[in-house]
Amino acid sequence: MSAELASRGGEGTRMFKFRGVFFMPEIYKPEILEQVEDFSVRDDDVFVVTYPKSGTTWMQNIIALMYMEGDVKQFENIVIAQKVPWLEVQLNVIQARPSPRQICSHLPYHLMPKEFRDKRSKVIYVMRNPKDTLVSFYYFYNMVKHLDTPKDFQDFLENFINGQVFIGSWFEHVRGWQENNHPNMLWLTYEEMKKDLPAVVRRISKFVGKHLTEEQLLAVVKHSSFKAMKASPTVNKENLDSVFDLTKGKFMRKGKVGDWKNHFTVAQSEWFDTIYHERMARLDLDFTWDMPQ
Ligand code: PPS
Repeated sequence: MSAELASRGGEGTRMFKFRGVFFMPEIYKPEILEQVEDFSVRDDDVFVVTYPKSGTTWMQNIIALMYMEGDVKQFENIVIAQKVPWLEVQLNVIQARPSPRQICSHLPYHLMPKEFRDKRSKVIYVMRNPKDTLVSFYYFYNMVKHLDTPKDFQDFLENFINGQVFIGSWFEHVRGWQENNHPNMLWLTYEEMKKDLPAVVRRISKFVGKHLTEEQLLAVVKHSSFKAMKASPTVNKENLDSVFDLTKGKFMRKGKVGDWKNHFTVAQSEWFDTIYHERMARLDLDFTWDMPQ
């Protein structure tokens, strides 16, 4: 077994490391992570892949609504992880699903199923400005009971940069997925979803080959707004009080682009930019966010 208990993954954490990546033992099991490798992928599977706090729930919501053809009544009472289940947690659920399956994952590329590389399955990878991702992650760390509350923002910033956080390094995650560029992949950013959600939903519908009428498409957009999702107790994970301390925050927190400016000092931002450019220099990334060139 390649899981080992980690002495550090953020100060004093109880996370374990599986093939170089940190996971929470209360939610993730090394034996399931092992089984992912031999998971049988189907050509018509659609995977939503993200680094944490990049817009995962938003994309799960869009994809689920899309496959339910915008039918909100059918959609409302099912928790999001049942609609688009997690590869690294709900393998049995996914295996039992009829095609076409919609599957979600935070896994870095090297932990994906072996078959994944050869199948015609589709992947939607959502990225977010890492500074905003980091801020969102910081608040998430403050409300998740299985994660150690960061000492302060600087402490969390260092852990994020060093990859000492749940799912490991943002830089390695994006690099791994970019460098292995799966043939059927749609790259999206949180920022473009904020800028023009109807256009993004149209692109997704074309990409996955799920035709929607204009009315259905507008229903998907309407019920994927921040306001609509925040009003939903199942999206806000209010049923998951064993995981979240809801007195410390809400899962649907602000939903904004650029909140990092309210948290980073100038020195922290410059330090982050230097590291970003060092680590991502080889990649031809063209993002719409406001990282300095
Ligand atoms: S997780 O825990 O990894 O699944 O989190 P994830 O869903 O990836 O990210 C949560 C952040 O996404 C924001 N969010 C949205 N923003 C705008 N519009 C919509 N519809 C939306 N849905 C989710 C959510 O508020 C978290 O970001 P922050 O910055 O913390 O508000």
